[in-house]
Amino acid sequence: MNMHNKSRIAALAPPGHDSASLMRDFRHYFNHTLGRDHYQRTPHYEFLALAMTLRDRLMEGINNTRHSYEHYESRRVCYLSMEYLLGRSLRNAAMNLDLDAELETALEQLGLDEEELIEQEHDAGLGNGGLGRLAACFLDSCATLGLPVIGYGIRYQYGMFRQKIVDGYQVEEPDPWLRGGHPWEIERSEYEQRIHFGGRVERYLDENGRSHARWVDTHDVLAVPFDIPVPGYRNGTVNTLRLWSALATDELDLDEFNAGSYTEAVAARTAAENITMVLYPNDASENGKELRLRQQFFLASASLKDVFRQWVNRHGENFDQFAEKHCFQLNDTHPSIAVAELMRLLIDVHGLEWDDAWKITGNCMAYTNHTLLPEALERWPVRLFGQLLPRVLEIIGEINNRFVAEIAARWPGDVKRRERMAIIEDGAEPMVRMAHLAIVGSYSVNGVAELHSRLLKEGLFRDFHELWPTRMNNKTNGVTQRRWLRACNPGLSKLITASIGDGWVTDLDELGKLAPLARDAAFRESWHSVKQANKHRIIELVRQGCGIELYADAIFDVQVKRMHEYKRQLLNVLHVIHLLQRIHRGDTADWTPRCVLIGGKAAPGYFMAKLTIKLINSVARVVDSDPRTRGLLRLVFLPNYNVSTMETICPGCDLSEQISTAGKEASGTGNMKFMINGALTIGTLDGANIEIRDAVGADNFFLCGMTAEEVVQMRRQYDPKAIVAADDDLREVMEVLQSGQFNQSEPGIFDPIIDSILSPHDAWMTAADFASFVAAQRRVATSFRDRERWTEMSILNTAASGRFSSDRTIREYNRDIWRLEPVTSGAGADYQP
Ligand code: 26Q
Repeated sequence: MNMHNKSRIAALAPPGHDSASLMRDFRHYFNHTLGRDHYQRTPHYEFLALAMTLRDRLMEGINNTRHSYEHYESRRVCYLSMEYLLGRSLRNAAMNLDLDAELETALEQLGLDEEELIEQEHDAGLGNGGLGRLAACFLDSCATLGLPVIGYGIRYQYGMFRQKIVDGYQVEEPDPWLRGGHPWEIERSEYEQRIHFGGRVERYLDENGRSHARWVDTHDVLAVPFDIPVPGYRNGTVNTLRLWSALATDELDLDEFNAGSYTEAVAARTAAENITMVLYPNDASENGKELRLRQQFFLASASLKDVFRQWVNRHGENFDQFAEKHCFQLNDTHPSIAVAELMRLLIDVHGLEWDDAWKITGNCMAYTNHTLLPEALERWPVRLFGQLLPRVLEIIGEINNRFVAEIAARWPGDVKRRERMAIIEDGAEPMVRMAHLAIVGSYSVNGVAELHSRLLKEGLFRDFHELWPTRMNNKTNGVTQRRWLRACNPGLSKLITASIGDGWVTDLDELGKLAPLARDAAFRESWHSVKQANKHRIIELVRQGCGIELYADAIFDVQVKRMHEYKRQLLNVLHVIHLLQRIHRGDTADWTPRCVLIGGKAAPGYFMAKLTIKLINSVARVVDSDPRTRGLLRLVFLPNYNVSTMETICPGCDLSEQISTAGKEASGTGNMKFMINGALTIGTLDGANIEIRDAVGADNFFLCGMTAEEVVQMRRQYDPKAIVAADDDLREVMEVLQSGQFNQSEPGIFDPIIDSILSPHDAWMTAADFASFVAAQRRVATSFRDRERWTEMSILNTAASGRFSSDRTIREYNRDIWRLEPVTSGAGADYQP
C-alpha cells in the first residue's frame, strides 16, 4: 500500500477469544451499542449483540487475510453468482472461529439460551435452491482451503419469498430479511462504482487518428458494496463475499422535469434502486424480463470495475499480467455478460486492441453449466439488449462475427452448424444466446456431475465440444460437511469423532474409517439412537409447522427441493395414494409404518408445480383424517422449506427421495446432504445419484426408473395410457384421482395433473417409472423392518460419502481451472507492514 494513503490509526489488539472477553463485548454491544437493558427479555437484540461480538473476531481475520493476499500478490478467483443461499451464520461463525466452547461458557454465565438466540437469526435467502446453496458451500470450502477467492453477488432487499399454505395452495409473501438489521455485513461506500445503462454509442478519433467507441448519455446507477465475512474452519482465513446494492446518483435529472418538480425528481430515485430490490424466483415465465438483465449487468459491471480499481492502483494501465492473476468463475450464464463487459472495459476504458483484450478475456473466464433443460437456457432479445446496453451489444455482435467466421473457416459451407453455434440467433426476433457467449469467451466449461458433463458434450454443447475438445470438463458438486454434518447434526458428529477422531471435519474421506464399525452391534445401537433423537427434532418441526403428529418408529421418507415437474414430486404422491389403497383393501400384513415428508417452493408463475402442492396437501388431508391410516401412514407438506429447515430435516431422514426423470437433474446436492447424515437413497440414475450409488455400492442404494438412454428411447413411442391399462396398481391410483376423492369441494381441479400423466407428450414420463418406483419402495419397506441391516446400510452410506464434500470439488476446480496457491493467514501469519 502507498504510504501516502496509509492511515495513522494504530492497529487495535485483537479481541480475546476467551469467555470473559466474549461476555464483556456482548454486554458492551447489548447495552451501549444497541441501548437495551436487562429489564426486559429481547432475544432478538441478544442475538444481534452476540453476532456483533463474533463479527469483531471476523473483522480481525478478514483484514489479516486481505493483507496476506496483497503481500503475496496472489492470483485470485472472483466467483460471480446472482445467488448465495447462505442461511444463518451465527452457529457457523462460532464453529469456524473455534469459539463454540468459550461461547457456551459465556452464554451460560449470562443466563442465555444459545439455541434460542440462534433461532432469532433470519435466513439469508439470497438464492433459489441448488445453484445458490452450492455457491455458499463453495465459499466455505475456499476459505477453509485458504484459497484467495472472493464472491461477488447482489444484495437483494427481498430474498426468496416466504411460502404460506392457505387452503392447500401456495401463497407467496415477501421476505424482508434485512428488516431488524443484518449484523454480518459492513458497508464499504469508499468502493462504490458507477454503472451505465441506456444512452448511445459515439465514435471519435484519438490523437493518433485511431477510431474508438464511447458510450454516452447513459443513465447511471451507483453500486455500493457490502462485505460479508466468510470464515474458514479454524485456519485464520476469512474471505469476503461482496454484495452490491443499487443507489441512485446524486445528480438530479432536474432538466428532464419541469421547473419545480424537485420532489418528483427525488422520488424517481426508486427506479434506479429497484435494480437490487428482489431476487427473481427461478421461473420460466420470468424469462426475458428487462429488470433481470439490468441485475445481471449490474453485478458483472460492478464486480469487474472493482477488480480494475484494485489492478490499476497497483499496476497502472499495464494489463500484461492481468489474466495470469485473475479467474472469473461464472455461476451459470446469469453473470456471463461479464465476457462482453470485460472486453468493453479493456478496449473502451483502458485502450487495448481487440485481439489483446480477447486474449485476456479468454484466459480468465470460466463457465459452469447447471442445466440441460433447453427451456432454461438464457436468451435475450437483441432489441432489448440494444436499448439497455447498446455498447455491450455491439461488442457481442463483434465477438459473434469473428466466431462465426472461425466456424466458416473450419467447416466451409456448413451453414446449419454456423446457425446452430452462433451467439446471436437469427429470426423474426433475433436473440442473444448467453450460453454460447459464455462458452466462446471461456477457457473452461464444466458440468456439475459426471452424467451431466457427458450429456453436455454429447448433446447440448456437442458442436462446441467438437470445436474445442479440451475445454469441456466435469466438476461433480459437493456440500460442506461443516454445516451439513458438524453443525447441523451434533449427535452424529460426536459419535463419529469419538470413534474415528475429528479429521473428517476437514478431510471427509476419513469417514471411510466408519465402514468396519457397521459390523459392530454396539456401534449400530449408538448410531440408531442418534438417528431416533434426530427424528424427534423433525417431529417437533412438523408439529409446529403443520400440526401433524408423526411416528418416531416409522420410516421417514423425505423429498425436499424446489417444486418442479422433472423432480417428480408427483410420482412420490402417486406412491402415497397407492399405499392408501393398500390400507383400504387391507393389504397391510408386514406393513412398515411410513411418514412421507414433502417440502419445496414453486415458482409463482409455475402452474403445474403449484397444483402439485395443492394435490400433496389434499392427499395429506385425506390420509390424516382416515382412521385406518393411524400408525401406518402419514403425509405432510412442510411449508416454507429453506436452508434452516434442511438443517433439522437431513439429520433425521431415513430415506432420501431423488427420483427425477433421468437426464434432467444436473447433479442434485440435497442427495449428498442426506447421504452424509446416514440416509439411504431411493433414486434414479440421474445427476450425482449415479456417483452416490457407485460410492456406496448397489446393495446400499434403492435404484428405480429408466436410464437417461431409456428415457430418450421411450420418448419416441411413449404411450402412458397403455402403461396405466397394464398396471393394476397405477390404474387404481388413477381411478381414485379421477374420482375426485381428494378434491370433493373443488371438482376438476386436478384434471391438468391427470391429463399430464396420461399425455404421450409428458416430458417427465411419470407413468413410465411408476411400477419400478413402487417395487423399489417395497424393497425399502422390507429392509427397514430389519433394523440391524438398515442401520448397517445407514453407516455405510455415511462412510462412503467422503467424495461429496465441496472441499473435494473445490480442490478439483483449483487443480484444473483456477490453479491458486493456498495462502496462510491469521495468527502467526500476520502481515507486518
Ligand atoms: C433464470 C431466468 C430468470 C430468473 C431466474 C432464473 C434462474 C434462477 C435460478 C434459473 C435457474 C436458477 C437455478 C438453477 C439451479 O439451482 N440449478 C441446480 O443447480 C444445482 C447446483 O449445480 C444442481 O445440483 C441442480 O441439479 C440444478 O437443478
